[in-house]
Amino acid sequence: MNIGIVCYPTFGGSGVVATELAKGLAKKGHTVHIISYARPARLEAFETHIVYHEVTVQSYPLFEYPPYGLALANMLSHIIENESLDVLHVHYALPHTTSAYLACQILGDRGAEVPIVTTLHGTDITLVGRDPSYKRIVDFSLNQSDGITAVSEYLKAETIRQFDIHQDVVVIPNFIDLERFSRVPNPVLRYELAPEGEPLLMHVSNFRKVKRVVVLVEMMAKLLEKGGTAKLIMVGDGPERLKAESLAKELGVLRHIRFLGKQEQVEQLLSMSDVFLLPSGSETFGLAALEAMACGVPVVSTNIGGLPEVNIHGETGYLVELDDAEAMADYTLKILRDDALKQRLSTNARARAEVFEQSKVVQVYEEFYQKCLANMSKKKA
Ligand code: GMT
Repeated sequence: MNIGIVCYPTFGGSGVVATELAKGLAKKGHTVHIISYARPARLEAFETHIVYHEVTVQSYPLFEYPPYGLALANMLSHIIENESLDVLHVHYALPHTTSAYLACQILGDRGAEVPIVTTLHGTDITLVGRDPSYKRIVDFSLNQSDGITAVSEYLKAETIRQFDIHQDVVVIPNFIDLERFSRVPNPVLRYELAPEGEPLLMHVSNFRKVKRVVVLVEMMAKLLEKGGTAKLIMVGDGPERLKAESLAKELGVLRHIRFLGKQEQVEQLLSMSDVFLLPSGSETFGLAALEAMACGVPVVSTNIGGLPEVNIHGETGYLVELDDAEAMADYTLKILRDDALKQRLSTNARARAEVFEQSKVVQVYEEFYQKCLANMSKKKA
């Protein structure tokens, strides 16, 4: 098949999932066209069967807000024609689903042959998409899609609750490359990060407000108060980093925390971690937790959104209530102080990650494309 995949290019999970899906499909012999405004972070090297198309938005003195959604629609209409696309798969509804619909409308009969598949990821439903300034257009555009998928049962339920969808929303969970994300000990790097042999706690995110990184600083203060020792490694960057650093200074815990900024090969860092922490205020799936679990790292996360579908309380780690830094510190200490428990959670975490193995989920997407194509032919007949 010739498959078009539209995504955001940034370190965020939807771009990662879209790019890894493209790689998985390309490995199976499909030709995949990735369309975005910048080269996706996970599309590091040249890949046979993957073509990258960059959308450029012309600026003009009148445009305070250059119309990216229109430039994307215009480009998609060309790609559908020139590359003979069979399927157009957009990740994150806003504005991608609307642009895809517009591109197909521009092409008339040719556009009507190409199914649009929308994968919902998170705030396209739970936050920005349901804002009154976008809600109607998201509702309309989703109903024009030929297939809708959501990354968790939680997100499916939220989509049905918040929007007036006239078709099924199919859950296709996120997935993981179990070869790339596996535990490979690296004593030298571990020593560099924790020279006094402290246990390593890890957090990886884009440090947006929703990730609640300041709670981790509070958690660290509590853990030290309770007599624990650990080094907290904060990977990533974003708007809340400065606030977290300032709080760490204020609480006198800065020397127990290292802010590493954005890192490409997080699997190396995850591989030497003892506990992964995810205090998010909203998370439809929590790909970062899955990546840690694949590296055999127990997860302490909030009991929110789709996280309980990934991190099983008492089996792969623990779930705590929102902003409960105390409970986070208690569970972290419980794991650090009991080697047998840590080993059991670690083994279970890896086993749970195996349920989300990449090639299985890629195949589910392939079958979903086929189903959408078959439905289109039925409609035409
Ligand atoms: O929805 C967002 O805020 C962005 C999106 C992204 O691009 O990172 O994140 C969501 O999609 C990920 C991949 O499916 C999920 O693992 C994240 O849980 C989800 N983020 C939120 O729901 C906040």
